Amino acid sequence: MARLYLITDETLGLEANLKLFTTEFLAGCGVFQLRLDNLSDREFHQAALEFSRRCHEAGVPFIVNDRVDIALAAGADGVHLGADDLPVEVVRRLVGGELLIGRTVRNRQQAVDAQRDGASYLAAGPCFGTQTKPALEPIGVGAVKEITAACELPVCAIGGITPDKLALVLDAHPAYTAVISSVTRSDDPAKAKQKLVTMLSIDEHNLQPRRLEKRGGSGES
Ligand code: 3NM
Repeated sequence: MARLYLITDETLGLEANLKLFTTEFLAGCGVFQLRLDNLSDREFHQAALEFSRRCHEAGVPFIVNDRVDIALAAGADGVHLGADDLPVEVVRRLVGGELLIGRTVRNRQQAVDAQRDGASYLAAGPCFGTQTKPALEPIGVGAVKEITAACELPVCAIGGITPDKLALVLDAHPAYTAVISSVTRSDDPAKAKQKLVTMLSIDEHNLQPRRLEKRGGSGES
């Protein structure tokens, strides 16, 4: 069982992200993260307040990337620390138990360390090559599996995830699957999001495709 973790697309800019990620769009997602560069602190804070409001209306946990101060000021549920952001233990000391702390990890050791240092969840990736961070070498689904097996924390698989690759990713048993481009750069983002939500929900209920030979006619009832 995994839920969808949606992240803003920095290549679109603030206005397009505000237009796309409405309260209605966010409803039904597992988590939403605000991740935008090239904004002034004032703009970032305003955007965080607005997305915080929408997420709370939609009943979706709201996470701010990197900026602990803005996460706190906007009433976010958590902050996400990239692999090169502040150490988890430093942020945990700053925020106490008030915020969820997510940490990007690339291997089992980093995952174990982040768990020990007070992370609330882990993002493991990139699973596959991704246009969003093209310089990153994929760690592969095998590494995500090692991370989920080694840690009790919820793990979010990230990086290059598309509907076609979802089944491979789910084999690693993540709690969440994060996507940017397969939703934001789709011709129909609402449809793309819904497809992922539906696929994850089918997985949750463990629905297996019906086997044709079992559909009557052979004496089975
Ligand atoms: N962090 P897409 S991969 C923001 O592994 C981010 O550190 C990653 O975007 C990491 O769904 C990634 O477009 C981008 O591949 C995910």
